This record gives sequence, structure tokens and C-alpha cells, in this order.
Amino acid sequence: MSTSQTSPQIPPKYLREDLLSDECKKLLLTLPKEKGWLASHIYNYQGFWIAPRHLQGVIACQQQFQAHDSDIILVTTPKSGTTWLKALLFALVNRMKYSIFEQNHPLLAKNPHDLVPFLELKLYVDGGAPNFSSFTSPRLLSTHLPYASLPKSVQDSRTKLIYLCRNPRDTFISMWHFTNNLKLDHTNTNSIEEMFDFFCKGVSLYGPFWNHVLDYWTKSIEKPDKVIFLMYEKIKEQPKIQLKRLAEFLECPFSIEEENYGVVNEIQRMCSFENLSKLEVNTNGKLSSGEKNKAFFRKGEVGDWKNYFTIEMSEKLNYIIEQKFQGYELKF
Ligand code: PPS
Repeated sequence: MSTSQTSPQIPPKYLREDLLSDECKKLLLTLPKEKGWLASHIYNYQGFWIAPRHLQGVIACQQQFQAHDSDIILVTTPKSGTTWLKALLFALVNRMKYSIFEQNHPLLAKNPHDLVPFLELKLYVDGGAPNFSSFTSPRLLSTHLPYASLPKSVQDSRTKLIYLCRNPRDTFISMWHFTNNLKLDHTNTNSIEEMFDFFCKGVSLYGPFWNHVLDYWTKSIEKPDKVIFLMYEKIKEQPKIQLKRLAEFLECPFSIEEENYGVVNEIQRMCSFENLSKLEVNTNGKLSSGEKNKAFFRKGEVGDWKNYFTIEMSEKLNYIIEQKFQGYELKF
């Protein structure tokens, strides 16, 4: 007998809240929770806010990940330019293996998130131990974890940490758009007013934003060989200087010949928003967790917040920024 019934659509993995281990479900029952940006709730774990599926990945990587001294880990708060810096990092570190002028450079065929995977969002997200056998040294990895919650071996080893920070106003706008866009059929979208209040209270993905930034800022001053602190806006403003700074930190500075040959400029061009966002893989591809690659490329501009903030919102966030960053040399 034939049937014309269609099977119910299975949601993409990033929306599945049923794929959790019993251990994780039990832990969630004990944690403070708030309305989620994308998942129904976010939970406070070790002082920061996280979605349930990612918590499972955090616990697994905290328990199992063994850092190597040669590892390079990119750390960001969500929406601060991770995709961009993953591309720059990959191109920079692998420039002897993959010439940036090659027609078949991996960045032309793969999304940066597939080339520099997240520990807790990809490698350990299902709770199991990933296979690192296909990685070559140095392993390029990434995470959104706050410093104090990094796997212990990352803190104790000579692993290098690249921290990327972005103006909290643009980070907020980007996060609000991103999480609304990932909702199926754009239903139940969150209002900007509601999410702004959560952001200001520190209830944002891997937030409070200020704690995350200040911890890495402080570490970058205490341990300049281990942590470099980069800013999205500075890379936009002086891409060459910041890329060279990163290359020096990673102990792979550009030679004069490379500079004369245009390698630095070509890495910048290859990784630009204009170039990456137009590639076939980034317009039509998807991550294994189900997000469309194009969701990671929206505008890529500095100051888009000005198109959204009311005067009240500006004043409120200005005040919080002033309070939280008082006494630090960080200006937003
Ligand atoms: S995620 O989900 O945390 O990995 O997102 P993340 O990549 O950190 O943030 C996405 C924002 O970065 C912009 N973007 C870029 N800016 C400049 N250059 C390049 N190449 C680039 N690629 C992505 C992206 O558009 C998001 O910012 P908004 O303000 O939403 O446009």
C-alpha cells in the first residue's frame, strides 16, 4: 500500500536538545537557568552561560582534551569575528604547505570552521573522544571557553592562545541576528529589547561578555608569550600590522621576500569578507552540526550597532562598559 505521508522534519543538530547524555541531563537540573538565545534555556556553569548541547561538549573536552605544546587555540566570545580569524590563522600557519596563491587552497573549498574546529562545539560535542589522527602539527583549534574553564592541560602547557575581542555593541547585534536566523523558519524570534537586557545582565552565550574579555586581557599581560589579545576593529583598521603581529607571536614571522612577493596582502584578500562570503562553499554549504555556512557572514562591518541602538540602549551599555572596564586600558 502506498502512502503519501511525509515524515516529520528532523531539526538540525544544533537545535536538538534531546541528544544529551544522562550525566549532562542530571547536571542541568542543578544549574541556574535563563531563557536561551537559541535553545530553550541557557545554563550557568562555572560562572558563564552556555546552551545545553554545548555544555556536554565542554565537560567532555575538560575531562579528555590533552593539549600539545605546539597547539594553537583561537579563543573568542561568539560573534566577535571567529570565522575571519580562523581563516587568517589557517592561511598564515599553513602558508608553506598551501601557497596562498594556489587555485586549490583549502580556504576556497572549505568553511573556516571546518579547518579550525571548535573543541566543545564540534570535536567533543557528542561527549565522545575525537580522533586527532588527521591533524598535523601545529594543531589549529578553537574554543569559546573562558580562561578559567579551559581544559587544565591547555593552561599548563605551552599551547598558544589567540584571543579575539570585538566591540560589545557590534557583538551583541551580531549575536541577536545570528541566533534569530538559526531558528527554524525564523519562528519565535527574540526581540532586540529583550535580548539586550539579557546581554547587559551578562546572560549571553559564554557571557558575561566583560568577564570573558577581561580574563584574557589580564592573561595577555601576565603571559605575553602564551596569550595574544587582538581586536576585530584593529584588524579592520590595520590588517597588515595585526597579521604581522600575529605571525611574530606564533614564531612564524613573514620574511622580507614574502612581503615583497605580496603574501601578506594576498592572505588579507583571501580572508576578506568580500572574498570568503562569495565562495560557493560559504553560500551553499553547511556545517556538520547543520548551520548554513552563510549564517557566519552577515555584514562584517564596524559600527552596525548604530543602525539598531536607541539612545537609551546606548546610554545603558555605555554605563556598563565604563563600570566594567574602569582601570583597564581597553576602550570600546
Ligand atoms: S561564531 O558563530 O562565533 O563563529 O561567529 P563569528 O565568526 O565570531 O562572528 C560572525 C561575525 O563576523 C563577521 N565576519 C567577518 N568580518 C570580517 N571579515 C570576515 N572575513 C568575516 N567573516 C565573518 C560576520 O559577518 C559576523 O558579523 P556581523 O556583524 O553579524 O556581520
